[in-house]
Amino acid sequence: MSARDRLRIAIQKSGRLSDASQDLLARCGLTFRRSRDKLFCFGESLPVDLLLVRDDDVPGMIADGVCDLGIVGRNVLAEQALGAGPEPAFRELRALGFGQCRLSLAVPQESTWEGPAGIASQRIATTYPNLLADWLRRHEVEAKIVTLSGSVEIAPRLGTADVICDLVSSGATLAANQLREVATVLESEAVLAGGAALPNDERAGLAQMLMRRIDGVIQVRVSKLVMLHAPRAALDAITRLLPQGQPPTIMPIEGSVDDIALQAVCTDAITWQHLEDMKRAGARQMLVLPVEQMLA
Ligand code: PRT
Ligand code: ZN
Repeated sequence: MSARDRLRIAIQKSGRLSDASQDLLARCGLTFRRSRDKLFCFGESLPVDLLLVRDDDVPGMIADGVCDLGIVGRNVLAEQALGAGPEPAFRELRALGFGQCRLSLAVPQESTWEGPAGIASQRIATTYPNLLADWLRRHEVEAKIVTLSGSVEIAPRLGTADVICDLVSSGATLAANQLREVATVLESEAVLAGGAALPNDERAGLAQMLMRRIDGVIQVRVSKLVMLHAPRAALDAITRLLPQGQPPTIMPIEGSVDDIALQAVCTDAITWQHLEDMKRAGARQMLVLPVEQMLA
């Protein structure tokens, strides 16, 4: 691979990951000049250029050195890694927190499910034969993999398979096809992928800077500022219930002896369950606010 002083990153041209990928790069401060063919976009703010491609092409382009980094579903990356021999030339660098879905096994609504052994010698339709074969091997089940290029969910109705192994997010597609999800083969989301090793020229520093910025963007995305009032006696219990984050700031409330105000930046996701648990412990007037920027 020849030395280059500009980094290239490939993202999906149009599909489920396109908007969020472009948004992530924009939040990292990258701007691009749109070219007429819209496949190659010249980076204006930094020497980082963009390639707009099919998601399936991202791992191969990294392996061939056509690009240095890429954003792709873990499902695609892991499937192709299994097909690339013992040392694939690409790897997952960061999980990006969007494009969540799972590769799951599903059976017709009316069939019973008695664990992996129950599908021995059945036909399983999928577009992910490597991941499925790997799962079957790990569960010591022998079954027949029927590799399709799409429309996996109708295979049982067509009589070409007994079971399917497909991506699921809301589950609506399975329900519409009278299928029931029974096991997860892979939890997936969009990931930043890169070569087995970082390039050893100017691009290394650029890649590291981009990853630092991505980490910052992801951190801010899940971070929340939590504000609440509570009796002073409940302070310890409530602090223990807060998701991970910086130590809380405790403030007196004017005119109140027993109550205090608490403010904390939580860097782990805060859920309704957290709020309900804190309410039970005595917290009141809880507010959860998004964090726009952070500089420690
Ligand atoms: O043209 P190109 O090859 O680039 O795009 P593509 O059609 O291969 O990919 P695309 O855009 O459909 O998906 C890109 C990536 O999005 C996938 O590789 C996953 O990592 C991720 N993703 C997240 C999903 C889903 N959610 C998803 N729900 N990919 C596909 N689906 C399918 C699923 O298979 C089902 O058939 O969407 C259907 C609806 O899902 P339900 O469960 O919400 O009904
Ligand atoms: Zn694709």
